[in-house]
Amino acid sequence: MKIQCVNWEFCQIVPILLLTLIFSTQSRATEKVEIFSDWRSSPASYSEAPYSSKRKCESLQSWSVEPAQVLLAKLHNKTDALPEYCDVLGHIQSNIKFRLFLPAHWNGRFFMVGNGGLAGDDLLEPGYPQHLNKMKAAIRLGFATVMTDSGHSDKEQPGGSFAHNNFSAEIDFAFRAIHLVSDTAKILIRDNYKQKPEYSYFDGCSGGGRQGLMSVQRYPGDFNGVVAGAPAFNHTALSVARMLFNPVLKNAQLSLAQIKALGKLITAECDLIDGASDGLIENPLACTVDFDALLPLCRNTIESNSCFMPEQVQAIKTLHADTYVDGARLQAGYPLASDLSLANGWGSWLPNSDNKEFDFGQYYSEELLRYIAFDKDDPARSLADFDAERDVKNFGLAMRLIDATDTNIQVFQKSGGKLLMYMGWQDMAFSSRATVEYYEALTERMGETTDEHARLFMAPGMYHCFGGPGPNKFDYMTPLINWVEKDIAPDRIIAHQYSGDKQTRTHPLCPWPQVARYTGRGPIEEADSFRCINPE
Ligand SMILES: [Ca+2]
Ligand SMILES: [Ca+2]
Repeated sequence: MKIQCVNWEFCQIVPILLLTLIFSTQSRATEKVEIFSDWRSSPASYSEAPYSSKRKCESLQSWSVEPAQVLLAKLHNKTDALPEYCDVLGHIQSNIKFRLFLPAHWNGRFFMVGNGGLAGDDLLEPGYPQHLNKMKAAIRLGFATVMTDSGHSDKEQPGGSFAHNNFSAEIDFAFRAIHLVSDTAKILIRDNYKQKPEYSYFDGCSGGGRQGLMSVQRYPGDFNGVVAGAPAFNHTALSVARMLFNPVLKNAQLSLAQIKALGKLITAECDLIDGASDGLIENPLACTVDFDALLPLCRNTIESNSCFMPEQVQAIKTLHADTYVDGARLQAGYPLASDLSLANGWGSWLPNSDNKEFDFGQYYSEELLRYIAFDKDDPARSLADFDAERDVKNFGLAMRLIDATDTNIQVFQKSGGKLLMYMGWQDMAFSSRATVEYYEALTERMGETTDEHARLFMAPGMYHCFGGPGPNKFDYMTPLINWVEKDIAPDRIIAHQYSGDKQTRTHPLCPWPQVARYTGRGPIEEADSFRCINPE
């Protein structure tokens, strides 16, 4: 597979990273529902582009406003796939790069795409093709759109090594890059169209979801509307939880066939609680199981895919249990799930016997321990050296700066900002229960009117950012734009499920704490057969 080059003369094919393969499933599905798919139905009519570029694209190449400057500016003529646009590569001191697309005809809106993981995206040949696809989808509808590498190149400094004795790079990654690049892009946009953006939007998932929440909390004036998908907002807690359960799972060596069997047993217990026997567990928190009673024990060896060794039962219990350090509850455990055996599920994120070589949890944990967690870095540190009770209290400033756990979003609220969060209930990268708990803490702090400014949509059967056995493709941007610009709050978002190119199911995602419930009439494959209802 090759990533499409975007006409930079010096661009080249980058090595395909594992994450690229994981994320490529999304980039292939261009005719399927994606962000902005529902633009035709938006009362904001955001595809109308009343503004035009007032400058020649190449003239932007000499543009500079301290501490930012443009490095390259190149005009792309209209093609069948894309409109005419100016492609700008820029730089901000000390080492932040950004890439900005300015369509010749502009809809007056600014759209920023976040990073994932530890950022460091290659902006010339993006390592995550879905980010570039989002930018292309945006310029087709007239948005000016930008993304950044957040201050380092993963190709040059892989994993966490960018943070080796480099506090400045840690701040850029934590929050500074998104803020400065959005500021800079807005100035460039104003200079190009002689008009300020009327509305600004941010869209990120995973690490990008963390960036979205960070923006709402720390720089509430940057965006009118923010999407925070599957946010890694509680970076310290999720990382420590991972460091603790990962060795237990590694030791247990569950196979994907056993993981599938586990999902079947859980589904039998939990599926019908929501009124529809459809393989979806609408609200895993409404179901409890006793794993000791549920899971058949193997006799001496794993004689079938549907039995479990005692240490495997223990590992499953550990993953679902809350994480405590020094007696304090640090992180909610994983919720119950129907099937974790598909691509981007357990096999991609957690240790298992089908993928002994790759251990994402260990990789991330060790990069953090070596370069970010402590004030004093040590590239020789490994997960085996980690002692939670001794180490967590000694984590340094950078680790705290990366966390986006503040529940005071008053300034964002007062300025009319709208936050749309979403997460798959079956996310295997980190616990989706923690995101639900953040939203509930937000509601507690900000009061009854919280949902006028912030809503969380939980997706049953969905994995990390995409994929899974449940409906997991939906346009969250059109509902957000309608909310910001027309004050139409999203009461539900329709998610779509595909088998190959065929749509097999539509389903409503409800604003938490509402949950979809089958009305008892109509096909269970259709969204209209469900209602979003309040908890009893
Ligand atoms: Ca460091
Ligand atoms: Ca169900």
